[in-house]
Amino acid sequence: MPSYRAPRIDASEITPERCFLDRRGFMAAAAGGLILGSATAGHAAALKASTGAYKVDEPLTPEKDVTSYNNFYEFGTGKGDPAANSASFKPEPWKVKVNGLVSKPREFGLEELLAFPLEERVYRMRCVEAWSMVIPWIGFPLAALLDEVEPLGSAKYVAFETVIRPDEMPGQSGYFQPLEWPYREGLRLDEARHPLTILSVGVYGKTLPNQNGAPVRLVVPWKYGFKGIKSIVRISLTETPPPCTWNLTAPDEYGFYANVNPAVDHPRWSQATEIRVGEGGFFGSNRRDTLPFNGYAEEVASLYAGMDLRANF
Ligand SMILES: Nc1nc2c(c(=O)[nH]1)N[C@H]1C(S)=C(S)[C@@H](COP(=O)(O)O)O[C@H]1N2
Ligand SMILES: [Mo]
Repeated sequence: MPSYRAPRIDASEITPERCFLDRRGFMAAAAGGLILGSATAGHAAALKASTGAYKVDEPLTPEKDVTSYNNFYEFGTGKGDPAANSASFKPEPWKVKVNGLVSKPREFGLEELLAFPLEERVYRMRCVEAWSMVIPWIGFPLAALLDEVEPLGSAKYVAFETVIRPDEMPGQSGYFQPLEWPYREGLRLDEARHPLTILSVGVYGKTLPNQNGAPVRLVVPWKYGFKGIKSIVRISLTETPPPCTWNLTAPDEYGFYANVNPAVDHPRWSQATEIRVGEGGFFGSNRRDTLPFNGYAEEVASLYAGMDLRANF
């Protein structure tokens, strides 16, 4: 984002239609309640998940694009950097500390996170840079984890932090550091508890590849992609709005809410339309309209009743 490139899709990222996942075969497997991924890439292991209630009636973005066109500045700012530079990142063992305004602060080991009932959720994802994907995540509602720690009445927000590991994350150790670490994000408690909000531990039937935020990342499908913080090590309940990386970095361009809103342009480009990664076609010819709340208005608009959506970007 800070390089302020107009979003463009290189020829290498345009995937022919024959490479699309066979959606019917996929749905048949999903209907059986089991997604068994072939553990091909690195350490990725198959996950068992039930078919979630949420689906999108649009073709899935090919796995190759989901796992090779990434934003993860801890591994570099280029779209291909996270996959190329994260090979020696170690997502196991892993612990997530959950603390702050809760009655039962505790640490969750990765095995404990994987023990929550996992569901597949097919969600649209819309980056603030105006590209989008349709992604089959595997995860569980963040609300389930929050229930375990019992937030106090005074808790109003949830803060998240990414791991700091300069030895394993070249973007944190070079001369040029694109952001201040740790990467931080935050949600209002009611947003965090919304059933659409998940902690994801997998994609395409397998554990998350490093570049997608292994071993656990946030997915909030009605918000711009940067809210989906990766490789989380801390979750804290707070009384006041927590600092968020992009809001801190460029407060006039990125707000706390960051709800997808085609009516509010980014100061340097329009948010009215988007490019679906992997769809093919000539550059820019596959633009489609961006939907309010990324198509999830029916589920989430009521969270913002009475708020000026243009001002609270
Ligand atoms: N820790 C961390 N989380 C992050 C980012 C990042 O640079 N660091 N990039 C964000 C942005 S801008 C987007 S669009 C999504 C991209 O997720 P994906 O690469 O899995 O598609 O991750 C978000 N989470
Ligand atoms: Mo993004």
